[in-house]
Amino acid sequence: MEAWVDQAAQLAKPDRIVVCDGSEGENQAILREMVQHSDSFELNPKTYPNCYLHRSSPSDVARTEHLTFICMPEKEDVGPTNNWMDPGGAKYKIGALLNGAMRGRTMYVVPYIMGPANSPLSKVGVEATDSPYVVANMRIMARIGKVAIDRLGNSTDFVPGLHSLGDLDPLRRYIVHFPEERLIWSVGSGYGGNALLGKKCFALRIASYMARQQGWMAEHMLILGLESPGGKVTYMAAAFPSACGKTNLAMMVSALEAQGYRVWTVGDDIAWMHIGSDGYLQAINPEAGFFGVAPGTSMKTNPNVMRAINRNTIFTNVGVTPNGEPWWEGIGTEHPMGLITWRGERWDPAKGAAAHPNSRYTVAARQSPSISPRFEDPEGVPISAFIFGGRRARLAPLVYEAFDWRHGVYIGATMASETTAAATGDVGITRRDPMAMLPFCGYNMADYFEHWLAMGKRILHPPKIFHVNWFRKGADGRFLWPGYGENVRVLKWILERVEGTAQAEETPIGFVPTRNSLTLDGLNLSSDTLRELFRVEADDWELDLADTREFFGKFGRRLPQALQEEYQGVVRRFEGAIPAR
Ligand code: GTP
Ligand code: SPV
Ligand code: MN
Repeated sequence: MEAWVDQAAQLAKPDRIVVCDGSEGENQAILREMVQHSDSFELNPKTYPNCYLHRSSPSDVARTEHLTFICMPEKEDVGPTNNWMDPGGAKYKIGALLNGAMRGRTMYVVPYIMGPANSPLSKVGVEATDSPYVVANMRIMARIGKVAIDRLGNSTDFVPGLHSLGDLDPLRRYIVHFPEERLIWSVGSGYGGNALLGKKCFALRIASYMARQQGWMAEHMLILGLESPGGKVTYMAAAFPSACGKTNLAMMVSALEAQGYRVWTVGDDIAWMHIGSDGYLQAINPEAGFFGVAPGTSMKTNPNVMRAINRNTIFTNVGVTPNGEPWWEGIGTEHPMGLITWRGERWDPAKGAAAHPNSRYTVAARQSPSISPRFEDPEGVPISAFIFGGRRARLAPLVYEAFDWRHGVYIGATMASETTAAATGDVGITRRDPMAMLPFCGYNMADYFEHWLAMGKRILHPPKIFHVNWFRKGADGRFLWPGYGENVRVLKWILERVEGTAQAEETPIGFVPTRNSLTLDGLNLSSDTLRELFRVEADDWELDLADTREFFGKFGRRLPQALQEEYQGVVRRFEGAIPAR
């Protein structure tokens, strides 16, 4: 580690180097640095003790996928869905931007563990950064400092990441990954997944590459435990694209709590999964905190988060009230008098939202009342169900179940969702986002599909696979399903399918619940709404199949044959040529 830090310092040329120990005293010093050297300040110390608001550069407010690269010698190895750079070229080009980038600045060296400190499944990373905001966030999102140094010892088994704010100009911004070397370089952004290198860069892009080599899985999935009336807890992992409801599902307050159904949070964004000795897929959450979307979060939609974020929390790009409290659209109150926007200006209704749509809170997972007693189980938790989902205003029914693993892989591989503010670019455009990994797969997605298929053959007790859609809209443009805590009704059906007790009906796309198998009491949904929620409209699916065909075509001969066959199967079932299996 020292050798790598020396090299990084020779390139970036900081004035000072600080190796972080992770202590509270050090944290306070770094927060003071953050307040001095960036647009950040302390919030109301009485109502929000130890909370800070950070405003990022207005051109640096979300992940920038077009500036994110996977660097391997052969373009074919990163595939058609990733941006490619040759490793030598990337070193030269981004090296030039990193050269001297930390002059006049401090380089903080943050050793960190992804995963519980005592888990054999955890891995060590080291991030060198010139941003105190990044250090303060990493301290919440990972286990940093002495624990990581102790775990690393003299080993070279760590993923190094060099990060500099550079000049924050998107024209000189690059997030580059070298999976073969297990190295990350990031320059020109201080925001989220672009800058907290343990998260998307390591735990998904580099880790997905390692996982394929080593026979495990690194996925963009929440992990939750659903407690049923007898007290038994069944674990599920769900992959939804960015800003499509993972944090909210993982932390929900169940609408069926009176009936004994309760949700426990193990993770809200990333799952690392290995095949356990008993043949179940065991999942750990590599992260220690939540970097969650603020807008839309209220006591009504997510009381667990609201109870967690009133202390020791960093807010980024939210609004602030005159008495120093964070505020965002959907928090449950009207715009207060004297509200200041995420850009630090007086709020003006003509100028839009006070909080940026991708504004976020960073909070320790331990602060959530819903945190699972097995959050840090070194062996992880056994996964009984995988749930794919996304935002589909039209096509997809509320929930359906794959016929088997291979069909489930097809459902994941053909997932699509309307884009959100979590990445720069247009919002609301439907795009293919296989397994919610489109921006996060560190190698050719066709090989990733093959890896999923291969894993299915090795897991003795594979999770059953489902697809959900909380975001279907009616003719009036409103969501048909109430969502949030009511989503537990769908989880209950999934649990009962896992246990083999719930009824289902076959359709060409999979099994959907029969009318009576979903617990809907107390919801007051009209029968029209219910019909809409579950409708499988052949014309719409025909269009979607045509799009899938085009998407699959991009992978050429590298696309697994099994997925071609699954595609043909759906086509034939819609033609009525064969009944659903
Ligand atoms: P990333 O952190 O970007 O990976 O996002 P995420 O998948 O964790 O999404 P999150 O739970 O933060 O939700 C994103 C947005 O969707 C928020 O504004 C939520 O309020 C909203 N949302 C979440 N769940 C539901 C739901 O069930 N129904 C509706 N209508 N909106 C939801
Ligand atoms: C996502 O975009 O999926 C996130 C937020 O979880 S970020 O960390 O910025 O990638
Ligand atoms: Mn995410």
